[in-house]
Amino acid sequence: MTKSIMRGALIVLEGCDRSGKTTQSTKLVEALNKLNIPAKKISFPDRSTPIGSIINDYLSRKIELPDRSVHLLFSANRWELESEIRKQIEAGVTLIVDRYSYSGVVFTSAKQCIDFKWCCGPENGLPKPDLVMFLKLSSEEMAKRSGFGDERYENVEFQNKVDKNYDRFTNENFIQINAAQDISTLTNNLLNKVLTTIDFVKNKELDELVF
Ligand code: FDM
Repeated sequence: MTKSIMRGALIVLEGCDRSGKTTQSTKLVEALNKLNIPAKKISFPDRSTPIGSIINDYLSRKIELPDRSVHLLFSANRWELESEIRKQIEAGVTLIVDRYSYSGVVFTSAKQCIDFKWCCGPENGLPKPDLVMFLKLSSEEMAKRSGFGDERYENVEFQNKVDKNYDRFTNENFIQINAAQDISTLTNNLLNKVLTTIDFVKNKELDELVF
């Protein structure tokens, strides 16, 4: 029997700080809603949840935590929202997600002595994105934009390590996009890919993430 509601797509934007993810995810939701396509934005970390509030204290340097334990908190923050994500997608809503498991893995493994594979473990089984768009900036572009704030990780050296780690994702759902385009050209490029994906997955099951 065919379902009456087509499912929404799970779309993730990834990239280093200041690559434009947050601006683009907001613009994508607006553009989709204008086309009468139900869409919502979510962001990780979600600082509004109980675990998110500990993460916020960690990022703003109010508290210190061991690297592995904070990694598990970032992952737990995604698991907190797992059933809500599935519910929305099944109800036909496309979710545009500002950072997901890929951020979890590339940030923690940019720290000393933490194995990439170990970082992937807790992410397995989360809803698998239908498309991940990695907004890539060259190191020159990153340097031009680098008005970093005071949060943890906001420095050029660490961001360069993070950027290199993103290159380890090579599956077909993970595509690299040049982030150094003007804002509206970039939105249009991303929107085309999102629309194609929404159409492609509408009758397919939402998979589980396996790294
Ligand atoms: N970050 C984000 C992680 O270290 N692990 C994660 O799983 C996620 C989702 O948190 F520096 C880092 C990336 C960034 C910081 O992200 C806060 P925003 O996008 O600046 O709020």
